[in-house]
Amino acid sequence: MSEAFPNIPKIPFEGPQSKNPLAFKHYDANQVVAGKKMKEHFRFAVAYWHAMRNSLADPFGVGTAQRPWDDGSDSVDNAKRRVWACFEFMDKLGVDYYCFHDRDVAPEGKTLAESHSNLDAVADELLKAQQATGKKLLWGTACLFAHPRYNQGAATSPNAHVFAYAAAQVKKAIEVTHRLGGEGYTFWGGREGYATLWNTDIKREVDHLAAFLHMAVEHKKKIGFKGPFYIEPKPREPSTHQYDSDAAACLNFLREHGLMEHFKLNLETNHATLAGHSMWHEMEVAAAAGVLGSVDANTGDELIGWDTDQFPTDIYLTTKMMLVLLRTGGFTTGGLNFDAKVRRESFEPVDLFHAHIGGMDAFARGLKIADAIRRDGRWDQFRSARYSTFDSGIGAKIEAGTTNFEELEAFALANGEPVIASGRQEMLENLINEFV
Ligand code: XLS
Ligand code: NI
Ligand code: NI
Repeated sequence: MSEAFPNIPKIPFEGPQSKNPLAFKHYDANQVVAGKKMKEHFRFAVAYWHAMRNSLADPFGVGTAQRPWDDGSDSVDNAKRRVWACFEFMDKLGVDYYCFHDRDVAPEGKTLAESHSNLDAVADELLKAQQATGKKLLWGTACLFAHPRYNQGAATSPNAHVFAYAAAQVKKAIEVTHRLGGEGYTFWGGREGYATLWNTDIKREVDHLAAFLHMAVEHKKKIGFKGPFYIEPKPREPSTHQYDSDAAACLNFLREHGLMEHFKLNLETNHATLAGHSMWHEMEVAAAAGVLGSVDANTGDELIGWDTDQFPTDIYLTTKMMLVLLRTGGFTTGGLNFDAKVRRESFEPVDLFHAHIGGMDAFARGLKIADAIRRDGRWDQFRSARYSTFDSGIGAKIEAGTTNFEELEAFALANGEPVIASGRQEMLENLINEFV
């Protein structure tokens, strides 16, 4: 097969002085920062659905993307050609991982059996490409939102036949992920929510979703798939309300239904924005619960109000994200998956490179800055000192759970008015700016 990106060489690292748009200025895969190679910190992944399948259509216009290797047909042959285009792209970019939905890589057939066999055929090709290049699957997932049968949900559809169909699709997708050595498996419930409460029984739908996920866990054990399951929160779009609306809602759902030990969260920046949170907040919430699994790295336009899935280029954003990751020890099975699309106006193949290079460089800068902040130590020290009244005396007893209201009342009566310290927000913001 001829090259998909014939005029583009492997992207080199040229350092901050370089003016070459097709070079990394900060991302140097093997450079060690905070005890690990950059590539091991990030575990970057290409999102197959955006890089290979997004035609760049929007609600007001057709797709604009020029993808010369793709003949636009729904054939398995075309799907196989696309596999090699994707792996060439990853290779030239120096990204080790990819993520896919079943229907991104292989066409849906006329029957479920035909869809299964299409997926098997393309999975064979993916395996060949993985073996030829050493690239790996970060996670797989099933598309339970595009086909009209899922227009009222999949695991939360009011129709049991649809539920069964979705189960069959997920069963197959987990098996294929396992066969490809996938390191995790993601559930994003784009239509697992409602369009209107006039027709919706929340209790039944959420119980069905839990039953679905329990069966998925059971099946994963049956086939010996060891990777984690991830839930990806998002508040809405395409649904009016998605049940997995944010990290806290996911945690509540997982705990209520006895699923906590089987799931981690896959957090996406733009979804956090839609939920009215910052990505930083979502990551701290997940980290506090010990379930920060993986990240869909993108960013959203603050004004448009959709999941615009833009590439992350904001150094403050990546700095905050890397601060959380460094503190929590970083990814194990997860990574930074560029769930992001080039703009409709950026329709040439080379734009895929500019987009990913920018995202990778932004994270490399974020990592270097976060590491410098941590090595400096003032920020960490301030945060821990702020809680120092809990390190001894009555505070230590509160944390140890060895006191009660009587003792606390006696303490308060004996010790007068508390002396509290300033929160120093502005000082801390200035401190961070010393490093950015
Ligand atoms: C859509 C989601 C989707 C998931 C995978 O908004 O981000 O792309 O990551 O199904
Ligand atoms: Ni996503
Ligand atoms: Ni998204």
